[in-house]
Amino acid sequence: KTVSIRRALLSVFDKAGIAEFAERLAHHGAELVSTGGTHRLLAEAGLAVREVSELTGFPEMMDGRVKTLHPKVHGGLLAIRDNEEHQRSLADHEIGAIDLVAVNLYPFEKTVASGADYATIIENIDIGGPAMIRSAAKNHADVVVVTDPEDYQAVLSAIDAEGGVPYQLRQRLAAKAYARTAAYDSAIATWFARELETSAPDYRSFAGRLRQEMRYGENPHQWAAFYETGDTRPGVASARQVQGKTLSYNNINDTDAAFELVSEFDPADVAAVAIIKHANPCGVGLAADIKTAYTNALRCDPVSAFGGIVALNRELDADAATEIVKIFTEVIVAPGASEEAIAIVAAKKNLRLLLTGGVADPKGEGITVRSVAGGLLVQSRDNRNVDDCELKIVTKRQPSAQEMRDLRLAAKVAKHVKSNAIVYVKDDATVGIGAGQMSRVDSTRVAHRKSQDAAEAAGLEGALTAGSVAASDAFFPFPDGLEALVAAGATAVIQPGGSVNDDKVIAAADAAGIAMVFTGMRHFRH
Ligand code: 93A
Repeated sequence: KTVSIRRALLSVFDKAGIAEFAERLAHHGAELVSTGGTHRLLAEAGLAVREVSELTGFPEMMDGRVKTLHPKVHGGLLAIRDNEEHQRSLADHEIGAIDLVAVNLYPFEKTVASGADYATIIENIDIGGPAMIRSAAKNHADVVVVTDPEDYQAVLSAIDAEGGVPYQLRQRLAAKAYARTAAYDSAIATWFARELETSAPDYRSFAGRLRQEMRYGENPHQWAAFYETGDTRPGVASARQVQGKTLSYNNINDTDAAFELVSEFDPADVAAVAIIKHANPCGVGLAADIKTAYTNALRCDPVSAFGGIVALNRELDADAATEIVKIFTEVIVAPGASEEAIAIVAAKKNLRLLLTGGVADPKGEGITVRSVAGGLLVQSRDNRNVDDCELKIVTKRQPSAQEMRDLRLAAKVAKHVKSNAIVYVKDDATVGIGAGQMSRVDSTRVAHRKSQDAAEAAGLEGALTAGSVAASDAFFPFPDGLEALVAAGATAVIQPGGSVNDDKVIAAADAAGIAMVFTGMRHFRH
Protein backbone atom coordinates (compact mmCIF):
# COMPACT_ATOMS: atom_id res chain seq x y z
CA LYS A 1 0.00 0.00 0.00
CA THR A 2 1.04 3.59 -0.48
CA VAL A 3 0.99 6.18 2.30
CA SER A 4 -0.68 9.45 1.44
CA ILE A 5 0.55 12.45 3.34
CA ARG A 6 -2.16 14.13 5.35
CA ARG A 7 0.18 15.63 7.89
CA ALA A 8 3.91 16.32 7.57
CA LEU A 9 6.34 17.40 10.28
CA LEU A 10 9.30 19.36 8.97
CA SER A 11 12.26 20.16 11.23
CA VAL A 12 15.52 20.71 9.39
CA PHE A 13 18.83 22.33 10.16
CA ASP A 14 19.92 22.29 6.52
CA LYS A 15 17.04 24.19 4.96
CA ALA A 16 18.06 23.59 1.32
CA GLY A 17 15.00 22.73 -0.77
CA ILE A 18 12.62 22.54 2.20
CA ALA A 19 10.31 25.37 1.09
CA GLU A 20 9.78 23.78 -2.34
CA PHE A 21 9.27 20.36 -0.76
CA ALA A 22 6.74 21.73 1.75
CA GLU A 23 4.92 23.65 -0.95
CA ARG A 24 4.48 20.51 -3.06
CA LEU A 25 3.30 18.49 -0.03
CA ALA A 26 0.77 21.21 0.81
CA HIS A 27 -0.35 21.23 -2.81
CA HIS A 28 -1.17 17.52 -2.42
CA GLY A 29 -3.27 18.31 0.65
CA ALA A 30 -0.79 17.85 3.50
CA GLU A 31 -1.08 19.87 6.69
CA LEU A 32 2.35 21.27 7.59
CA VAL A 33 3.77 21.35 11.11
CA SER A 34 7.20 22.73 11.87
CA THR A 35 9.75 23.76 14.52
CA GLY A 36 10.85 27.38 15.15
CA GLY A 37 13.38 28.16 12.44
CA THR A 38 11.84 25.92 9.82
CA HIS A 39 8.39 27.33 10.64
CA ARG A 40 9.64 30.87 10.17
CA LEU A 41 11.12 30.05 6.77
CA LEU A 42 7.98 28.29 5.52
CA ALA A 43 5.68 31.05 6.79
CA GLU A 44 7.85 33.64 5.05
CA ALA A 45 7.55 31.57 1.86
CA GLY A 46 3.80 32.12 2.19
CA LEU A 47 2.83 28.61 3.26
CA ALA A 48 0.15 27.73 5.80
CA VAL A 49 2.13 26.02 8.55
CA ARG A 50 1.48 25.28 12.24
CA GLU A 51 4.07 25.48 14.98
CA VAL A 52 4.89 22.24 16.73
CA SER A 53 4.40 24.05 20.07
CA GLU A 54 0.78 24.56 19.11
CA LEU A 55 0.50 20.81 18.54
CA THR A 56 2.16 19.80 21.82
CA GLY A 57 0.72 22.57 23.96
CA PHE A 58 4.22 23.22 25.23
CA PRO A 59 6.51 26.04 24.17
CA GLU A 60 9.91 25.20 22.73
CA MET A 61 12.06 25.52 25.82
CA MET A 62 15.58 25.34 27.23
CA ASP A 63 17.17 27.01 24.22
CA GLY A 64 15.38 24.58 21.94
CA ARG A 65 16.67 21.48 23.74
CA VAL A 66 13.05 20.42 24.17
CA LYS A 67 10.83 21.12 21.20
CA THR A 68 9.58 17.89 19.65
CA LEU A 69 10.17 15.46 22.52
CA HIS A 70 6.50 14.93 23.30
CA PRO A 71 3.86 12.15 23.05
CA LYS A 72 1.84 14.31 20.66
CA VAL A 73 4.76 14.00 18.26
CA HIS A 74 6.03 10.50 19.01
CA GLY A 75 2.55 9.04 19.47
CA GLY A 76 1.63 10.48 16.10
CA LEU A 77 4.68 8.85 14.55
CA LEU A 78 4.64 5.46 16.27
CA ALA A 79 0.93 4.55 16.22
CA ILE A 80 0.19 1.55 14.04
CA ARG A 81 -2.59 2.60 11.71
CA ASP A 82 -4.50 -0.70 11.55
CA ASN A 83 -4.20 -1.40 15.28
CA GLU A 84 -7.46 -0.54 17.05
CA GLU A 85 -5.81 -0.17 20.42
CA HIS A 86 -3.28 2.31 19.02
CA GLN A 87 -6.04 4.22 17.25
CA ARG A 88 -8.00 4.45 20.48
CA SER A 89 -4.95 5.88 22.26
CA LEU A 90 -4.62 8.50 19.55
CA ALA A 91 -8.26 9.46 19.98
CA ASP A 92 -8.18 9.38 23.81
CA HIS A 93 -5.20 11.70 23.99
CA GLU A 94 -6.14 13.86 21.01
CA ILE A 95 -3.01 12.94 19.11
CA GLY A 96 -3.03 13.41 15.36
CA ALA A 97 -1.20 10.90 13.19
CA ILE A 98 1.89 12.18 11.37
CA ASP A 99 2.54 10.58 7.98
CA LEU A 100 5.83 12.11 6.98
CA VAL A 101 8.84 13.47 8.83
CA ALA A 102 11.60 15.48 7.16
CA VAL A 103 14.48 15.99 9.57
CA ASN A 104 18.15 16.69 9.21
CA LEU A 105 20.32 17.10 12.26
CA TYR A 106 22.33 19.75 14.05
CA PRO A 107 25.73 19.68 12.31
CA PHE A 108 27.70 17.89 15.01
CA GLU A 109 30.51 16.67 12.72
CA LYS A 110 31.01 20.11 11.12
CA THR A 111 31.01 21.79 14.53
CA VAL A 112 33.81 19.49 15.71
CA ALA A 113 35.76 20.02 12.48
CA SER A 114 35.47 23.81 12.85
CA GLY A 115 37.41 23.65 16.12
CA ALA A 116 34.49 24.91 18.20
CA ASP A 117 34.69 24.91 22.00
CA TYR A 118 33.35 22.12 24.22
CA ALA A 119 30.05 23.79 25.10
CA THR A 120 29.26 24.59 21.47
CA ILE A 121 30.00 21.02 20.44
CA ILE A 122 27.70 19.67 23.19
CA GLU A 123 24.93 22.05 22.15
CA ASN A 124 25.21 20.65 18.62
CA ILE A 125 24.28 17.15 19.75
CA ASP A 126 20.79 16.79 18.33
CA ILE A 127 18.43 14.78 20.53
CA GLY A 128 14.93 15.47 19.27
CA GLY A 129 15.90 15.06 15.62
CA PRO A 130 17.34 11.53 15.90
CA ALA A 131 14.39 10.58 18.15
CA MET A 132 11.88 11.57 15.45
CA ILE A 133 13.96 9.91 12.74
CA ARG A 134 14.08 6.67 14.73
CA SER A 135 10.36 6.74 15.55
CA ALA A 136 9.34 7.39 11.97
CA ALA A 137 11.79 4.82 10.59
CA LYS A 138 10.57 2.15 13.02
CA ASN A 139 7.03 2.79 11.84
CA HIS A 140 7.93 2.84 8.12
CA ALA A 141 4.96 0.53 7.61
CA ASP A 142 2.87 3.69 7.95
CA VAL A 143 5.25 6.66 7.95
CA VAL A 144 7.74 8.24 5.54
CA VAL A 145 11.07 9.45 6.94
CA VAL A 146 13.28 11.80 4.90
CA THR A 147 16.73 12.60 6.27
CA ASP A 148 18.47 13.86 3.15
CA PRO A 149 17.29 16.78 0.95
CA GLU A 150 18.48 14.69 -2.00
CA ASP A 151 15.47 12.42 -1.40
CA TYR A 152 12.75 15.11 -1.52
CA GLN A 153 12.36 14.64 -5.25
CA ALA A 154 11.92 10.85 -5.08
CA VAL A 155 9.12 11.29 -2.52
CA LEU A 156 7.39 13.98 -4.59
CA SER A 157 7.65 11.93 -7.78
CA ALA A 158 6.03 8.96 -6.03
CA ILE A 159 3.18 11.14 -4.73
CA ASP A 160 2.71 12.69 -8.17
CA ALA A 161 2.57 9.26 -9.79
CA GLU A 162 0.69 7.21 -7.20
CA GLY A 163 -0.88 9.71 -4.81
CA GLY A 164 1.32 8.36 -1.99
CA VAL A 165 4.66 6.85 -1.07
CA PRO A 166 5.04 3.12 -1.78
CA TYR A 167 6.38 0.61 0.73
CA GLN A 168 9.63 -0.01 -1.14
CA LEU A 169 10.62 3.66 -0.97
CA ARG A 170 9.53 3.97 2.68
CA GLN A 171 11.66 0.97 3.55
CA ARG A 172 14.71 2.31 1.69
CA LEU A 173 14.34 5.70 3.42
CA ALA A 174 14.03 3.99 6.82
CA ALA A 175 17.26 2.07 6.25
CA LYS A 176 19.01 5.28 5.24
CA ALA A 177 17.60 7.01 8.32
CA TYR A 178 19.10 4.44 10.71
CA ALA A 179 22.44 4.59 8.87
CA ARG A 180 22.40 8.33 9.45
CA THR A 181 21.62 8.17 13.18
CA ALA A 182 24.21 5.38 13.61
CA ALA A 183 26.91 7.47 11.93
CA TYR A 184 25.83 10.50 13.97
CA ASP A 185 26.15 8.69 17.30
CA SER A 186 29.41 7.15 16.14
CA ALA A 187 30.82 10.63 15.43
CA ILE A 188 29.78 11.71 18.94
CA ALA A 189 31.36 8.62 20.53
CA THR A 190 34.57 9.16 18.55
CA TRP A 191 34.74 12.77 19.65
CA PHE A 192 34.28 11.78 23.30
CA ALA A 193 36.97 9.10 23.01
CA ARG A 194 39.41 11.69 21.69
CA GLU A 195 38.47 14.23 24.36
CA LEU A 196 39.17 11.62 27.00
CA GLU A 197 42.31 10.48 25.18
CA THR A 198 41.16 7.01 25.99
CA SER A 199 43.49 4.29 24.90
CA ALA A 200 40.54 2.03 24.19
CA PRO A 201 39.99 2.19 20.45
CA ASP A 202 36.53 3.11 19.34
CA TYR A 203 35.30 -0.01 17.65
CA ARG A 204 32.16 1.73 16.48
CA SER A 205 33.92 4.33 14.40
CA PHE A 206 33.92 2.05 11.38
CA ALA A 207 30.21 2.84 11.13
CA GLY A 208 31.26 5.70 8.90
CA ARG A 209 29.52 8.38 6.93
CA LEU A 210 29.36 8.08 3.17
CA ARG A 211 31.78 10.57 1.69
CA GLN A 212 32.21 9.52 -1.91
CA GLU A 213 31.12 6.76 -4.22
CA MET A 214 33.88 5.65 -6.55
CA ARG A 215 33.53 4.74 -10.20
CA TYR A 216 34.72 1.30 -9.14
CA GLY A 217 36.69 -0.57 -6.50
CA GLU A 218 39.99 -2.37 -6.67
CA ASN A 219 38.82 -3.62 -10.09
CA PRO A 220 36.35 -2.16 -12.59
CA HIS A 221 33.69 -4.80 -11.89
CA GLN A 222 33.60 -3.95 -8.16
CA TRP A 223 31.39 -1.31 -6.54
CA ALA A 224 33.15 0.97 -4.05
CA ALA A 225 32.62 3.89 -1.70
CA PHE A 226 34.65 5.87 0.78
CA TYR A 227 33.21 6.29 4.30
CA GLU A 228 34.68 8.74 6.77
CA THR A 229 34.68 8.08 10.50
CA GLY A 230 34.66 11.69 11.66
CA ASP A 231 38.34 11.58 12.65
CA THR A 232 39.70 14.98 11.64
CA ARG A 233 43.36 14.35 12.47
CA PRO A 234 45.77 14.81 9.52
CA GLY A 235 45.33 11.95 7.08
CA VAL A 236 43.85 10.96 3.77
CA ALA A 237 40.21 11.44 4.84
CA SER A 238 40.66 14.94 6.25
CA ALA A 239 43.06 16.13 3.50
CA ARG A 240 42.15 18.96 1.15
CA GLN A 241 42.46 18.10 -2.54
CA VAL A 242 43.96 21.10 -4.30
CA GLN A 243 43.77 19.75 -7.83
CA GLY A 244 43.56 16.71 -10.08
CA LYS A 245 41.07 13.98 -10.94
CA THR A 246 38.84 12.35 -8.32
CA LEU A 247 40.72 9.83 -6.21
CA SER A 248 40.06 6.17 -6.94
CA TYR A 249 39.74 3.32 -4.45
CA ASN A 250 43.35 2.25 -5.03
CA ASN A 251 44.59 5.86 -4.87
CA ILE A 252 43.05 6.37 -1.45
CA ASN A 253 44.44 3.10 -0.13
CA ASP A 254 47.94 3.83 -1.46
CA THR A 255 47.89 7.47 -0.35
CA ASP A 256 47.04 6.37 3.16
CA ALA A 257 49.94 3.88 3.17
CA ALA A 258 52.33 6.55 1.86
CA PHE A 259 51.29 9.22 4.33
CA GLU A 260 51.32 6.90 7.35
CA LEU A 261 54.86 5.89 6.42
CA VAL A 262 56.36 9.40 6.12
CA SER A 263 54.59 10.38 9.33
CA GLU A 264 57.00 8.07 11.19
CA PHE A 265 59.65 10.76 10.67
CA ASP A 266 59.44 13.98 12.68
CA PRO A 267 59.53 16.87 10.18
CA ALA A 268 61.44 18.94 12.76
CA ASP A 269 64.34 16.44 12.54
CA VAL A 270 64.53 15.42 8.91
CA ALA A 271 62.76 15.64 5.54
CA ALA A 272 61.25 12.29 4.51
CA VAL A 273 59.76 11.12 1.22
CA ALA A 274 58.09 7.81 0.40
CA ILE A 275 57.03 6.55 -3.00
CA ILE A 276 54.28 3.92 -2.88
CA LYS A 277 53.00 1.37 -5.38
CA HIS A 278 50.28 -1.16 -4.57
CA ALA A 279 50.39 -0.11 -0.91
CA ASN A 280 54.10 -0.97 -0.60
CA PRO A 281 56.97 1.51 -0.63
CA CYS A 282 59.29 1.30 -3.64
CA GLY A 283 61.59 3.92 -2.16
CA VAL A 284 62.01 5.96 1.00
CA GLY A 285 64.60 8.70 1.46
CA LEU A 286 65.64 11.04 4.24
CA ALA A 287 67.62 14.27 3.79
CA ALA A 288 68.00 17.84 4.99
CA ASP A 289 65.58 18.99 2.28
CA ILE A 290 62.57 17.48 0.52
CA LYS A 291 64.02 17.51 -2.99
CA THR A 292 67.09 15.48 -1.95
CA ALA A 293 64.91 13.14 0.09
CA TYR A 294 62.83 12.56 -3.07
CA THR A 295 65.82 11.83 -5.33
CA ASN A 296 67.18 9.48 -2.65
CA ALA A 297 63.81 7.69 -2.54
CA LEU A 298 63.54 7.49 -6.33
CA ARG A 299 66.95 5.81 -6.76
CA CYS A 300 65.76 2.66 -4.95
CA ASP A 301 63.38 1.51 -7.69
CA PRO A 302 62.86 4.11 -10.44
CA VAL A 303 60.96 1.63 -12.62
CA SER A 304 58.26 0.91 -10.02
CA ALA A 305 58.04 4.59 -9.03
CA PHE A 306 56.34 5.31 -12.37
CA GLY A 307 52.66 6.03 -11.64
CA GLY A 308 53.31 6.00 -7.91
CA ILE A 309 52.06 7.98 -4.93
CA VAL A 310 54.56 10.39 -3.39
CA ALA A 311 54.22 11.36 0.29
CA LEU A 312 56.22 14.05 2.09
CA ASN A 313 56.51 14.86 5.77
CA ARG A 314 57.20 18.54 5.05
CA GLU A 315 55.74 21.24 2.83
CA LEU A 316 56.11 20.69 -0.92
CA ASP A 317 58.50 23.36 -2.22
CA ALA A 318 59.20 24.47 -5.79
CA ASP A 319 62.46 22.49 -6.09
CA ALA A 320 60.83 19.23 -5.05
CA ALA A 321 57.72 19.88 -7.19
CA THR A 322 59.90 20.43 -10.27
CA GLU A 323 61.66 17.12 -9.64
CA ILE A 324 58.51 15.10 -8.89
CA VAL A 325 56.56 16.19 -12.00
CA LYS A 326 59.39 14.90 -14.21
CA ILE A 327 57.94 11.39 -14.02
CA PHE A 328 54.30 10.29 -14.15
CA THR A 329 52.95 10.43 -10.61
CA GLU A 330 49.35 9.74 -9.52
CA VAL A 331 49.19 11.61 -6.22
CA ILE A 332 51.34 13.91 -4.09
CA VAL A 333 50.34 14.12 -0.43
CA ALA A 334 52.03 16.59 1.89
CA PRO A 335 51.31 18.64 5.02
CA GLY A 336 51.33 21.81 2.87
CA ALA A 337 52.68 23.35 -0.33
CA SER A 338 54.17 26.70 -1.32
CA GLU A 339 52.30 28.88 -3.86
CA GLU A 340 55.12 28.29 -6.32
CA ALA A 341 54.95 24.52 -5.87
CA ILE A 342 51.17 24.56 -6.38
CA ALA A 343 51.69 26.46 -9.65
CA ILE A 344 54.26 23.89 -10.84
CA VAL A 345 51.94 20.97 -10.04
CA ALA A 346 49.06 22.78 -11.80
CA ALA A 347 50.82 22.18 -15.14
CA LYS A 348 49.93 18.47 -14.70
CA LYS A 349 46.14 18.51 -14.91
CA ASN A 350 45.50 14.97 -13.70
CA LEU A 351 48.05 14.86 -10.89
CA ARG A 352 46.24 15.04 -7.55
CA LEU A 353 47.71 17.21 -4.85
CA LEU A 354 46.45 16.53 -1.32
CA LEU A 355 47.31 18.77 1.62
CA THR A 356 46.81 17.41 5.11
CA GLY A 357 47.75 20.37 7.30
CA GLY A 358 50.28 18.31 9.28
CA VAL A 359 51.71 14.83 9.63
CA ALA A 360 49.86 11.97 11.29
CA ASP A 361 50.84 11.27 14.87
CA PRO A 362 52.72 7.94 14.69
CA LYS A 363 51.76 7.36 18.34
CA GLY A 364 48.11 8.29 17.79
CA GLU A 365 45.35 5.87 18.73
CA GLY A 366 43.11 4.48 16.03
CA ILE A 367 41.69 1.30 14.62
CA THR A 368 42.18 -0.71 11.48
CA VAL A 369 39.34 -2.73 10.01
CA ARG A 370 39.28 -5.43 7.38
CA SER A 371 36.53 -7.72 6.31
CA VAL A 372 36.37 -11.48 6.28
CA ALA A 373 33.41 -13.52 5.05
CA GLY A 374 30.66 -12.87 7.58
CA GLY A 375 32.63 -10.54 9.83
CA LEU A 376 35.01 -7.70 10.46
CA LEU A 377 38.46 -7.96 11.96
CA VAL A 378 39.22 -4.93 14.11
CA GLN A 379 42.47 -4.06 15.84
CA SER A 380 44.17 -1.02 17.30
CA ARG A 381 46.50 0.91 15.00
CA ASP A 382 50.15 -0.22 15.02
CA ASN A 383 51.26 2.96 16.80
CA ARG A 384 54.69 1.88 17.96
CA ASN A 385 58.00 1.81 16.17
CA VAL A 386 61.68 1.19 16.76
CA ASP A 387 61.94 4.41 18.82
CA ASP A 388 59.78 2.75 21.48
CA CYS A 389 62.03 -0.30 21.67
CA GLU A 390 64.87 -1.10 24.00
CA LEU A 391 67.47 -2.11 21.44
CA LYS A 392 69.78 -4.99 22.22
CA ILE A 393 73.03 -5.49 20.33
CA VAL A 394 73.46 -9.26 20.24
CA THR A 395 76.66 -9.64 18.18
CA LYS A 396 80.34 -9.12 18.90
CA ARG A 397 80.46 -6.30 16.40
CA GLN A 398 78.68 -3.04 17.30
CA PRO A 399 76.93 -1.03 14.57
CA SER A 400 78.61 2.27 13.64
CA ALA A 401 76.71 5.52 14.16
CA GLN A 402 75.69 5.72 10.47
CA GLU A 403 74.71 2.03 10.49
CA MET A 404 72.57 2.66 13.56
CA ARG A 405 70.78 5.56 11.83
CA ASP A 406 70.22 3.42 8.75
CA LEU A 407 68.99 0.49 10.87
CA ARG A 408 66.36 2.73 12.47
CA LEU A 409 65.22 3.93 9.05
CA ALA A 410 65.09 0.36 7.74
CA ALA A 411 63.05 -0.79 10.75
CA LYS A 412 60.54 2.04 10.32
CA VAL A 413 60.12 1.32 6.63
CA ALA A 414 59.80 -2.45 7.21
CA LYS A 415 56.83 -1.74 9.49
CA HIS A 416 55.01 -0.37 6.41
CA VAL A 417 55.93 -3.15 3.98
CA LYS A 418 53.61 -6.13 3.49
CA SER A 419 55.01 -9.24 5.18
CA ASN A 420 57.36 -10.89 4.75
CA ALA A 421 59.27 -7.60 4.67
CA ILE A 422 62.97 -7.11 4.08
CA VAL A 423 64.37 -3.59 3.70
CA TYR A 424 67.94 -2.65 2.83
CA VAL A 425 69.09 0.90 3.61
CA LYS A 426 72.29 2.77 2.85
CA ASP A 427 73.14 6.40 3.61
CA ASP A 428 69.61 7.50 4.66
CA ALA A 429 67.75 5.86 1.75
CA THR A 430 66.28 2.46 0.98
CA VAL A 431 68.29 0.54 -1.61
CA GLY A 432 66.23 -2.66 -1.80
CA ILE A 433 62.73 -3.61 -0.63
CA GLY A 434 61.28 -7.13 -0.66
CA ALA A 435 57.55 -7.29 0.05
CA GLY A 436 54.77 -9.80 0.37
CA GLN A 437 56.67 -13.06 -0.15
CA MET A 438 55.59 -16.22 1.61
CA SER A 439 59.17 -16.98 2.67
CA ARG A 440 61.54 -14.54 4.34
CA VAL A 441 64.46 -15.82 2.28
CA ASP A 442 62.49 -15.02 -0.89
CA SER A 443 61.83 -11.44 0.30
CA THR A 444 65.58 -11.09 0.87
CA ARG A 445 66.31 -12.33 -2.65
CA VAL A 446 63.62 -10.17 -4.26
CA ALA A 447 64.99 -7.06 -2.54
CA HIS A 448 68.52 -7.92 -3.63
CA ARG A 449 67.53 -8.58 -7.24
CA LYS A 450 65.57 -5.29 -7.44
CA SER A 451 68.61 -3.55 -6.04
CA GLN A 452 70.72 -4.98 -8.87
CA ASP A 453 68.20 -3.57 -11.36
CA ALA A 454 68.34 -0.17 -9.66
CA ALA A 455 72.16 -0.22 -9.79
CA GLU A 456 72.03 -1.00 -13.49
CA ALA A 457 69.56 1.88 -14.05
CA ALA A 458 72.03 4.17 -12.25
CA GLY A 459 74.92 2.87 -14.39
CA LEU A 460 76.60 1.13 -11.44
CA GLU A 461 78.13 -2.31 -11.08
CA GLY A 462 76.64 -4.98 -8.77
CA ALA A 463 73.81 -4.08 -6.41
CA LEU A 464 73.04 -1.02 -4.27
CA THR A 465 72.84 -3.35 -1.26
CA ALA A 466 76.65 -3.67 -1.07
CA GLY A 467 77.65 -2.17 2.29
CA SER A 468 74.02 -1.61 3.32
CA VAL A 469 72.13 -2.48 6.50
CA ALA A 470 68.90 -4.51 6.56
CA ALA A 471 65.70 -4.84 8.56
CA SER A 472 63.30 -7.74 8.85
CA ASP A 473 59.71 -7.26 10.10
CA ALA A 474 59.82 -10.54 12.04
CA PHE A 475 62.47 -12.89 13.41
CA PHE A 476 64.55 -15.28 11.28
CA PRO A 477 63.38 -18.82 12.00
CA PHE A 478 66.66 -20.18 10.59
CA PRO A 479 70.08 -18.73 9.75
CA ASP A 480 69.43 -18.99 5.97
CA GLY A 481 67.56 -15.65 5.78
CA LEU A 482 70.33 -13.85 7.61
CA GLU A 483 72.96 -15.50 5.41
CA ALA A 484 71.11 -14.26 2.34
CA LEU A 485 71.29 -10.68 3.72
CA VAL A 486 75.03 -11.08 4.27
CA ALA A 487 75.45 -12.45 0.74
CA ALA A 488 73.69 -9.33 -0.59
CA GLY A 489 76.27 -7.17 1.21
CA ALA A 490 74.54 -6.19 4.48
CA THR A 491 76.95 -5.23 7.29
CA ALA A 492 74.31 -4.79 10.02
CA VAL A 493 70.84 -6.20 10.61
CA ILE A 494 67.86 -5.20 12.76
CA GLN A 495 65.09 -7.66 13.61
CA PRO A 496 62.75 -8.46 16.52
CA GLY A 497 64.51 -11.65 17.67
CA GLY A 498 62.60 -14.23 19.65
CA SER A 499 63.06 -17.34 17.53
CA VAL A 500 63.93 -20.63 19.22
CA ASN A 501 66.88 -20.56 16.82
CA ASP A 502 68.15 -17.08 17.83
CA ASP A 503 71.43 -18.63 19.03
CA LYS A 504 72.12 -20.10 15.60
CA VAL A 505 71.17 -16.86 13.85
CA ILE A 506 73.45 -14.84 16.17
CA ALA A 507 76.29 -17.33 15.57
CA ALA A 508 75.82 -16.90 11.79
CA ALA A 509 76.01 -13.11 12.19
CA ASP A 510 79.17 -13.36 14.28
CA ALA A 511 80.71 -15.78 11.78
CA ALA A 512 80.04 -13.23 9.02
CA GLY A 513 81.42 -10.40 11.17
CA ILE A 514 78.28 -8.26 10.94
CA ALA A 515 76.40 -6.37 13.67
CA MET A 516 72.89 -7.39 14.71
CA VAL A 517 70.30 -5.55 16.81
CA PHE A 518 67.14 -7.01 18.38
CA THR A 519 64.10 -4.76 18.86
CA GLY A 520 61.73 -7.18 20.60
CA MET A 521 58.85 -5.81 18.49
CA ARG A 522 57.32 -7.54 15.50
CA HIS A 523 55.58 -5.58 12.73
CA PHE A 524 53.55 -7.99 10.60
CA ARG A 525 51.42 -6.24 8.00
CA HIS A 526 49.20 -8.18 5.64
O1 93A B 1 17.67 20.37 20.76
S1 93A B 1 16.99 19.26 20.15
O2 93A B 1 17.65 18.02 20.29
N1 93A B 1 15.51 19.07 20.82
C1 93A B 1 14.40 18.82 20.12
O3 93A B 1 13.37 18.52 20.73
C2 93A B 1 14.44 18.92 18.68
N2 93A B 1 13.48 18.73 17.77
C3 93A B 1 14.02 18.98 16.54
N3 93A B 1 16.79 19.55 18.58
C4 93A B 1 15.62 19.29 17.99
N4 93A B 1 15.31 19.32 16.66
C5 93A B 1 16.26 19.73 15.62
O4 93A B 1 16.05 21.11 15.35
C6 93A B 1 16.09 19.08 14.27
O5 93A B 1 16.80 17.85 14.16
C7 93A B 1 16.63 20.12 13.31
O6 93A B 1 18.02 19.92 13.05
C8 93A B 1 16.48 21.45 14.04
C9 93A B 1 15.47 22.33 13.35
O7 93A B 1 15.19 23.46 14.13
P1 93A B 1 14.56 24.77 13.50
O8 93A B 1 13.34 24.34 12.74
O9 93A B 1 14.20 25.63 14.70
O10 93A B 1 15.61 25.42 12.64
